[in-house]
Amino acid sequence: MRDQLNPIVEKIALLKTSHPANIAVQCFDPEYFGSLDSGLQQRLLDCMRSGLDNPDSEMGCYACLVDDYEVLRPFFAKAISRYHGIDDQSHHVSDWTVPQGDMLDITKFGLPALSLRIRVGRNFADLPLTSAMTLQDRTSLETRMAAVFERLQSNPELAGTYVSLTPGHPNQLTKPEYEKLVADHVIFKAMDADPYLISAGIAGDWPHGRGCYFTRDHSFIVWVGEEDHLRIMCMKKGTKLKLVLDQLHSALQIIERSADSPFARSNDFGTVTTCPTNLGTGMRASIHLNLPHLTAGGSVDRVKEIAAPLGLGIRGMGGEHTPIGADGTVDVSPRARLCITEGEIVSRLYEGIGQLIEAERRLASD
Ligand code: DAR
Repeated sequence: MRDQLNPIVEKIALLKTSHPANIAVQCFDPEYFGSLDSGLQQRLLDCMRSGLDNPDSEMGCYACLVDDYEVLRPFFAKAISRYHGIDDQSHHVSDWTVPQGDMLDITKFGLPALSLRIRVGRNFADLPLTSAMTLQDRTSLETRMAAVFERLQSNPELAGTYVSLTPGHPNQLTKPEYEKLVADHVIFKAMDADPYLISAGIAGDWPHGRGCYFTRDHSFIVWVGEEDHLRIMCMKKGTKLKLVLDQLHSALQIIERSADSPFARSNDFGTVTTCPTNLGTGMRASIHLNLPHLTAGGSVDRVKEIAAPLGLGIRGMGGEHTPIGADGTVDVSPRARLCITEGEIVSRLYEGIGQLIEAERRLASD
């Protein structure tokens, strides 16, 4: 088995030169690899599959089993610390309290109610991650969540509907219904069109075991079987960021209590997610901000220059790699996920909103 793998080691050596931005390739150590038995060598290659098939990847790897991060720690610790910019002895701590101790109300910056959104990724400890699930695993996940969603019906803020993409499922969506929910940003796009997810196995058995739960006003949404077992999000047109954070925290606790397995957690890396970029909190908190002067001419360079030192990322209105709004509205979100608490992420977004709005108003008054 070892001799069969040399061509792969040689391929990775070539990629190290041709693709310096591919973190997994850069962190691959042939000596460490050679020290592993054939089973662990295959496990590491399974995690790197997406980044080897798609050398333009940034992270270049996804975990397949919950304990990959521990079993293959020498590789993952290096890749994680390089992506997250932390030292490989760091230890993640979860804390949903906010340093300011108040509701993080954006009216303080003279802003009206805006679209606030916080989402987390979660995986159950007793199943493989989405990259290594069998069809049976995917079906079991959807069945598990049906029982959880049933229990949410008694909670006025969380009562909603589950729709499925699984062929033959009683709540299966028609094609037009699915396309409408995608257009409304309620459910995720087809996964079998994403080369990274296909190579990683995350799009396996598409569309079986996939679906979406949502409340009537779309303020609470749960994706089932996308990149993680669950993507749980709270959205609100409002001014109090802390309100959205508290709703999400409470919903998470109810879901975990209602399911027959705990979420997967690591002592050092916090919430275990399929992609190492989401480890720690698995959280993305974002707001849509109208910054017409900072995005004059449709360019985001200027606003990115201001956002970067604040630890904020700027995206288009439809997520990664999408255009900003024609009126200069952008999606603003803290980049950090790991070795930062949930409360600190939302607090960083709040403080960053104030700085961006101040810069926008300075430019407008010039
Ligand atoms: N194609 C992957 C994306 C990593 C971050 N985004 C996620 N997890 N949705 C890459 O390695 O570039």
